[in-house]
Amino acid sequence: MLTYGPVPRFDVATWDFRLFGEVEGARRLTYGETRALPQVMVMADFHCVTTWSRLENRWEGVSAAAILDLAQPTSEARHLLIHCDGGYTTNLSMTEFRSAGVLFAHRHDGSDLTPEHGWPLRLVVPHLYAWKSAKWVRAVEFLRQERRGFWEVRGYHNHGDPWLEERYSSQE
Ligand SMILES: Nc1nc2c(c(=O)[nH]1)N[C@H]1C(S)=C(S)[C@@H](COP(=O)(O)O)O[C@H]1N2
Ligand SMILES: [Mo]
Repeated sequence: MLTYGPVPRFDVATWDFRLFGEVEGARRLTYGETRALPQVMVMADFHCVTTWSRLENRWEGVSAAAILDLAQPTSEARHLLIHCDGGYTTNLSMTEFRSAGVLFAHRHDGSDLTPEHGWPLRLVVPHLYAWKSAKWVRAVEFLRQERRGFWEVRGYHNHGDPWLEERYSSQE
């Protein structure tokens, strides 16, 4: 699918990255604090639900594991809702978020992300369809009960595994 809404303007002075909800360690990180978190590198293919794929992407950024260490989700936390600039959201289960290779990237194939592709921070969920890989991420909300995101309420599959071709919610 196409990107929803215009490319947001990035202002380093006001940008923040919030971790909130079912957590012991709610946080509001500045841009500098976010960039100072430990970095990982992940190679992964990227599959849009509308059939195109982009193979062998090299992503660099902060692992989901590092975010979990900071946020300290409570034992009640089962789901996440990712919030983006411009109102886009997407949901994941804690199990999906903990899967290998999930990260909040700021670099792609050796360069900073471009504004169009999510600068300064995008989620990358290599094992699910690309609509879960939210661009311009601003917050991670931990939830007891699932809340569906932008495409998930508009008919796309709640889970979205490309190998199972989980495209539409009519398949759930
Ligand atoms: N914030 C936001 N993130 C988003 C989207 C969007 O509309 N808004 N679209 C998703 C979809 S459907 C796809 S296929 C990928 C496209 O990523 P790209 O623009 O870097 O190729 O971004 C995903 N992340
Ligand atoms: Mo997409």
